[in-house]
Amino acid sequence: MLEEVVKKEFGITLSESTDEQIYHALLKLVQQRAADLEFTGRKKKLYYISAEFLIGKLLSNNLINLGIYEEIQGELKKIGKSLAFFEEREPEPSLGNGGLGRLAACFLDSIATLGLSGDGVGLNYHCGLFRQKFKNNKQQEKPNPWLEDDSWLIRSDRAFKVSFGDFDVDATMYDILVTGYGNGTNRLHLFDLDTVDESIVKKGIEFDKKYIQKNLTLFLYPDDGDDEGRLLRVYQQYFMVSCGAQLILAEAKERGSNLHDLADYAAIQINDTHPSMVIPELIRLLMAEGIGWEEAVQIVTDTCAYTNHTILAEALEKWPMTFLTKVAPTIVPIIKRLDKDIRDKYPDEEVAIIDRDDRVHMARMDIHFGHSVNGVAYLHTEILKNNELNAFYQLYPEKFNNKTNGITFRRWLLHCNHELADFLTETIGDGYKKNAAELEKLLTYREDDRVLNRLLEIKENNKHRLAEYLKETQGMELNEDSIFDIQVKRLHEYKRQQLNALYAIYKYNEIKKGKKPVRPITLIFGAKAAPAYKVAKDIIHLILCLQQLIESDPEVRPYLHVVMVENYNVTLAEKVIPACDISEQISLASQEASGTGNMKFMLNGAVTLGTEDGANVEIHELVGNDNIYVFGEDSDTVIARYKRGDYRSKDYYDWNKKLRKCVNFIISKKMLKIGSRKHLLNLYNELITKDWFMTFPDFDAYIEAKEKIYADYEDRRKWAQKMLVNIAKAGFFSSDRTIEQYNEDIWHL
Ligand code: 26W
Repeated sequence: MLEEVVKKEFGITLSESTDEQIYHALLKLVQQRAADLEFTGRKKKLYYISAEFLIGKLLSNNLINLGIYEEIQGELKKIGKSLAFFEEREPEPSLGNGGLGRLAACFLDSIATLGLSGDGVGLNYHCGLFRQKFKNNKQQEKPNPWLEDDSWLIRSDRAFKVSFGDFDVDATMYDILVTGYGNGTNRLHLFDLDTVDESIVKKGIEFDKKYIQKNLTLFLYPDDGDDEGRLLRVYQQYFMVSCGAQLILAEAKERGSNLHDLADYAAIQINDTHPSMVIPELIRLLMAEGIGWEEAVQIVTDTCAYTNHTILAEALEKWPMTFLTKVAPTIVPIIKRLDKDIRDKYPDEEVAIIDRDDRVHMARMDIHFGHSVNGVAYLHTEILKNNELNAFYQLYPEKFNNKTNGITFRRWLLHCNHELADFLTETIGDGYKKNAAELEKLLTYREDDRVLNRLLEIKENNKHRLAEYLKETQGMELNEDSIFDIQVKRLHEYKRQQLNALYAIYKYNEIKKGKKPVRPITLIFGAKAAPAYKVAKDIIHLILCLQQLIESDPEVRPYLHVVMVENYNVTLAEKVIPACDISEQISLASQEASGTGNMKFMLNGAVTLGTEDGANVEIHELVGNDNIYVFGEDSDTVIARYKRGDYRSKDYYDWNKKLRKCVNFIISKKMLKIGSRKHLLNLYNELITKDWFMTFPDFDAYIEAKEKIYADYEDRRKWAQKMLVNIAKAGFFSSDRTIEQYNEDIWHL
């Protein structure tokens, strides 16, 4: 297969080809095969608009989806090359921060796999999420470019003009082909400017934020610690939606729409509020085509649907009118008119689009002028309905619905855990690859020692593979016989990496006192902190200092190891997740909308240690009490305490001696010798004076749960049964199920 491509492209044989020529041929082969499978002739198309698509590397997944993975592997082997080499060589497009962006990527895979016509719409960031470096136990940010001459991007000949307040720009559209598993192909459209100039990057990821023509798509989420960064973000958002809206209307017309019937030709899913300006932009464009105000508003409402991914107040975007006037003056009168219409109908200030401080509430616009609002897990949607968005739920109960997140099993099982996937196929057949619910067949093997032992063996092998990889790439020495207890995700106080770090301190002190664990524990962390998020960076500092302290303590090191992997990204996740014994999902109840890492770990045979939060609640329900470890206060308790506003972390600190000792350790002599006084003291003060995400009330329960799960790990047969149940019950979290529900309830493709 590859042989033919190199012949055609370079006029040589495969064995004569250089690695670069082979890589080029691999991309070409995939693109040709995928292009042959494009969906055509469909009337209605979905557009999933998102500021993030954390697609990760694409080569292996495309080969798997096209059904040619083994064949290519064999062909390369014949000439003494390994596919793994080319997998490593591919740069990762990190075009997202975390869950929301990765979800968008999983969704594109499932949409194509289910044979639905649906494209992604986003931005072609030249540098993805920064590359993380550790220096002096601190995070440093480096640019993370991914574009090369040979890449997945195909330059299209569609061109759009976008008018900002002070100037116009000419957009270019690039496409990445999105393959479905054993099915057709869709596209991810990424917009860009030809004038973007990578040479303006200065130290780290700093750059001149003023010169929009040069920096518009240079970085994913420019650091928004300052107003210039926030303004640039609005430029990015308007650029994205203006291009997207023009594309959607052009394509709808090509498919036969007269625009009055747009909703029969297009469904638009607004992924969080970042693309919300698509609503006024579409109204503007429809009116320019001669459609009247009321009809235009109705068409857009019938076409657009909004997904909320967080209840964190700071993440609910509110843009100052002054920003919008500068960036997108043509939609300002439309937003004002929408606001007036709403104010005429509903006097309640809480549901107004423009508030008294002249800020535009993006989510409010989405809810009024979209036909669907969904949360991303059962609990999250309930919280939206009953708390955060209650005023809107009162107005439009019929718009609210839940769509519990999911993950694509192609990447998060077939690709990242070949050994487990093959074993499952041997045991229950390969029907589960298309129909994830079939994983439940595994339950009949619950008492089968051969199957249980094999699950343990596969886990050991994956731990070995991770250890080798981290040794080679990060110079770490992991004890493969230890328990791999893993917390990998964005760094945020609500996710409570600091609680896990407090446990590390607790355990360190216990071991010092002579209380050694029966089996060594390896606490693995991986996380990037937003560049402007000080507390998050202080937490990284704490973890890295603990790592150094323990590393150099021969009394403790054999029993406890704290490691923080550098530059946690999709590629690393694919190696870490299959190797995990214990999956840490310890967010403060009510704060994690869903989580999707929790699903990936479960599918790969890890047991969850978590709070009743996000999709953990549904995992708990599926696997039952024996196969998950749940601790901590529930969301009602937490929400009530926030409402009362009477949480004083200092009270817990004063009263709980065990806790106090661990917190004090942060600024102990030992730690100050290693770390920075400023950062450690900041964190210490943050905890005892604020602790906004309430780690202290859950501290005792967390320690108790950890001790219990470690003790239970020693009954290897029972543990293997827990692994088995988790894998068997993971089928619900296939993004194929999620997408079927979106289509059924919202898109109607
Ligand atoms: C200020 C703008 C902003 C705010 C928040 C940008 C980006 C974010 C987050 C990175 C959004 C995010 O990733 N949310 C996550 O979405 C996942 C997919 O639904 C959920 O599983 C996670 O719980 C949620 O945190």
